[in-house]
Amino acid sequence: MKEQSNGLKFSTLAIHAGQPPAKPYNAVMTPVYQTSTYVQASPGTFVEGYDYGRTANPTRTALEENLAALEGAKFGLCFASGCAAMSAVLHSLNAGDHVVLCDDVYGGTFRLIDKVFLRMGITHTTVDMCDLAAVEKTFNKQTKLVWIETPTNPMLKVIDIGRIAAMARAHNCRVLVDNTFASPYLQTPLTLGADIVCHSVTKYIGGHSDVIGGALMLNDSEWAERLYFLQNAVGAVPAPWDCFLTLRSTKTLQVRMERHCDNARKVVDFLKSSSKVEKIYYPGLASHPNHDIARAQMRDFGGMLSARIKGGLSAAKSFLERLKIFSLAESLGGVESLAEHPAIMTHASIPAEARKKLGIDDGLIRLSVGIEDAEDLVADLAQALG
Ligand code: P1T
Repeated sequence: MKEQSNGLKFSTLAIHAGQPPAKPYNAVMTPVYQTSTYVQASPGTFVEGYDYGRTANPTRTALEENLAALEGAKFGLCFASGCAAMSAVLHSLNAGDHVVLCDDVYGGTFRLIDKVFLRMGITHTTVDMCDLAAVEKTFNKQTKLVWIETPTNPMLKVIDIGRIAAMARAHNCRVLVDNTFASPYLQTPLTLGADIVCHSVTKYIGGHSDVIGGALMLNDSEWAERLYFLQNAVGAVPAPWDCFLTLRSTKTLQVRMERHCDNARKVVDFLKSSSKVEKIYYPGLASHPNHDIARAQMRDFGGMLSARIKGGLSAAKSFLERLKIFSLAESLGGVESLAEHPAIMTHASIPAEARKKLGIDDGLIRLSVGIEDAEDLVADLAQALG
C-alpha cells in the first residue's frame, strides 16, 4: 500500500486504493465475493491465495487495503464491529499486562476493558489524558498499551497524540488511538506517533447507518501478523457485502466530512445564541480548552458535539423527544443527524461516579450533525428548544 499511497491525495486514495479493475471482466467496482470457500488445485495449494472465507475474502482485502491507505498504514484489518476490532488488540496482550486508558471513552470500550478483559488478567488505570503529569504517574512495569480516544466520546476532549506517544515510548509502551470521532480524513494518528489506529467503521467511514464494522491499521509487521492470526482464530470478521458497502462509502468520505464540519459549525453558532443551552462542548470553539491541540493535529473539528441543556433531565428529555429531523438514536457519523442522551444511552455502562466527574450528567445531550441542509437542522433545534 505504501507504493500505492505515494503522493496521492485523500479522495484519490479513497476512490482507488485497494481496488484495481477486477478480474475476469475488468469491473470498476470490486465485486461482492459472496463465498465461504475456494477450490484448491491440490491439498494445500491455493490458486489465487485464498482458502477459506473467515481467513480472507477478496472484497475484505480490498477494504483492508483501502482503509490502510487512508490512515497511511502498511496493514489494515477489518472486523465485524468496532468492539471486535478493539477485542483483537486486547487479545494480543497477555494476562498481567496493564493498559493506561483515557477516562472519557465510548461506554462499550470501557465495558470491554473493565468487564471482559479485566477478568482475564489485563488491568487498567483510567486517567484524564489532557493532564500529562497525571498520565505520567499511571505507568507501571506491566504497562504495555496506552489507549487514547480523541476527540473523546462524549465530552469532546482533545488529547495530544504526539506528546502522549513520546511519553509511552519512554516507557516502552505502544499507543492505540481510537480515531472514530475524527475519521482518517480529519486526523491520521500514525503520522503523529501512534502505533495502531482503531475505528468503529459503523460511524463516519460507513457513513450511512447501514453497516456495523470495525478496523485496525498499523505499520508494525510483527504485531500485524499476530492480529491477522487473531482475526482468523477468533473469527469476528465482516461479511463480504458489508465490506462492499463500506468501500462504496469511503469514496465519499472527504466530501461528507467537509459537510459534517460545516454543518456542525452552523449548529454550534446557533446553540451559542440560545438562552436554553448552558454549555457547548466542541473542539472548534476558540474557548474549548484543547482548541489549540485540535487545530494542530486535526484538519477540521468534526461533526460531533455535546451540550448541556438548562433544566436537567426533564428539559433534556423533552428537547430530545421534540426533535423532528434529528433522530433520537445511539450511534453517530451517518449522513442523517442523530441526537442522544449519553448518561441513559451510550454511556450507561460507565459507573455513575465516573460519569459525574466527567460531566456526563442528566442535562448533557450529544449531537451527530449530519449532512442535511444546515438551515433545516438549526430550525429543528430551535423548535425543540423552544
Ligand atoms: O459499535 P461498534 O462498531 O462496535 O463500535 C464501538 C465504538 C468504538 N469506538 C467509539 C469511539 C465508538 O463511538 C463506538 C461506538 N459508539 C456508539 C455506538 C455511540 O453511539 O457512541
